[in-house]
Amino acid sequence: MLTLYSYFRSSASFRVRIALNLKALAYEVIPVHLLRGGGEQFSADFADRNPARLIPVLRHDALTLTQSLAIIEYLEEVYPLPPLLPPAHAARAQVRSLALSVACDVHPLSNLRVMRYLKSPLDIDEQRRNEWSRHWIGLGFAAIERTLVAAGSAGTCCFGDTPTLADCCLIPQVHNAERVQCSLEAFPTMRRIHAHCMLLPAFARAAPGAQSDAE
Ligand SMILES: N[C@@H](CCC(=O)N[C@@H](CS)C(=O)NCC(=O)O)C(=O)O
Repeated sequence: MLTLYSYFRSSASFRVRIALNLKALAYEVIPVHLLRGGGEQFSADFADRNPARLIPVLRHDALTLTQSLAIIEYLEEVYPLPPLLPPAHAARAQVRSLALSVACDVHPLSNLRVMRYLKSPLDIDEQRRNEWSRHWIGLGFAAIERTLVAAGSAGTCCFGDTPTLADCCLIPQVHNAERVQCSLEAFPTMRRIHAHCMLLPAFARAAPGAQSDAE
């Protein structure tokens, strides 16, 4: 039995929801509200699941896993079909590189706890906090767009025409970008990939607005 601790707006959870859906795996969602009452991730109960107090957390029977990319790689190994990584070594590294560009270089800078810290104690107002997000997302997206164009391997998805780990990471980050009104004008390849992927049921069903805890 697969159980995902998730929050509808969490882009790291969105990544795992996409992967689970692409692999047509049945899973139960346990919503963890990241804001209510200061954040359910800070409850004593949740600390047992993830001492880092971050979602997603995936439970597979008695096993508890954290970190969205480790979770997706675990799913890939246990449920290899359909694959989320291409077969060739070089291509696998390229896909992982794109995924890590989002997960390591872009996403953490605008994570909720970072944004909260900017607010208090650093006393940065909302407009400047959003500027901060737009800056880091824009910088990361410029590199990703250039990489996608230079590699010449993008099709309707980041790598060819089949969704991979890279799409699982990129699409949720585009949603984050839209939430802070980050202009996507300079990123036509990413916009095209995003528009295509969101037509796929696995992505559409994983979207924030499609979740049972959506507000
Ligand atoms: N590197 C982690 C990041 C997880 C993460 O940052 N999750 C966010 C939601 S997208 C979270 O739980 N934030 C809670 C907080 O900042 O208090 C992963 O990929 O799973």
